[in-house]
Amino acid sequence: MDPTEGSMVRILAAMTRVFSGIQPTGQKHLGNYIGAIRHWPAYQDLGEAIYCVVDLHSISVPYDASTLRENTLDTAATLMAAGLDPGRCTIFAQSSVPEHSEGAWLLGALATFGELSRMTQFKEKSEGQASVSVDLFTYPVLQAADILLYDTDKVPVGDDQRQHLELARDIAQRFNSRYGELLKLPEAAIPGTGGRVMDLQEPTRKMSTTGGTPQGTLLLTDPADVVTRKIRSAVTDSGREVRRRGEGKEGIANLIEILAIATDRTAEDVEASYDGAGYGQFKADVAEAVEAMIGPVRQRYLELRADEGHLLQVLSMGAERAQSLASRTVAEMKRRMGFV
Ligand code: AQP
Repeated sequence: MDPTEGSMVRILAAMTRVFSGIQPTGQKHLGNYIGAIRHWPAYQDLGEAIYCVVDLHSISVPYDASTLRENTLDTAATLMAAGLDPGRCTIFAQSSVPEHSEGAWLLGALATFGELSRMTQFKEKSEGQASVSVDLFTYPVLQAADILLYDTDKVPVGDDQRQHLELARDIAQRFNSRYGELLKLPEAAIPGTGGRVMDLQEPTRKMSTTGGTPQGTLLLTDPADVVTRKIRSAVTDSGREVRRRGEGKEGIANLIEILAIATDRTAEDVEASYDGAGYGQFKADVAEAVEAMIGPVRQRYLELRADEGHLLQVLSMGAERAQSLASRTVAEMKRRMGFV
């Protein structure tokens, strides 16, 4: 091997810019953790990692203003409890960096009504609602701004964000071809296993803060006995085969993936080790493994959440760093777009 090759790899890795966001909508759940948050700490040592509590996104559906502040701090504490270290990455609240809103307005000129109308998340969240906010419709444009303002290379997210990421790339491409090469085209980093954790009670729907069932949504703050109860009462089929494929196997397939991740094995390994075992022992093992995975996160969360001053300081430091980067991109976007 060329002796310079290793250092070149390190230099390239050091230049990787990672961005992801999470809404401060109540307590985070196992889907958020498995699909997104648990992957985020690894990027801290690969380059620059920027993580945003996307509070502006969270007001796109009815919300309670009196709890937004608390929820924002809860979410920041959750990220740190999951291993984000403010000394090695940037953590900030979206609303503290006004360039996100400004960038969204600029990019909104390049997004079309037709493509926003085709977004699955918008269709799902607006279905059956008497009143739907404009923010819910333009949500993916704000998300595109979030990502594109930071020259982002990679966006570690769950599978439900795939379509939004594609739109962000399309918008960036459109900007570049109209105003000259400026915005980097980000790549989604979606986990192969656990990219879509399903609701434990309705395993054909994803585990979700707004659309899930309370018993089927495992919160990261649920105490150990609740973790056990929710997993033991997870809906499965009437068979006894611990297998992912087959009719009605969605519930068992979901638990197999969860166990695979919690024990750092492949789903195939899990299936093989429960050959002929039945569901009782399997569910007990899933509950134990999940508790071993999230119990320490819950413990650290409670400690971190108790020190509000520290959380506010982390967010303020993060906002300063984020704004120093975002303001450069927005200034250049405006210059290219012809503003005085
Ligand atoms: N069920 C899931 N499986 C895997 N990943 C998931 N994510 C969300 N649900 C699952 C990923 O978590 C990150 C943060 O998502 P968010 O900001 O949308 O937070 P949320 O509001 O808590 O997410 P929900 O539960 O999906 O809320 P709803 O459905 O109400 O919008 C993202 O990377 C997401 O992909």
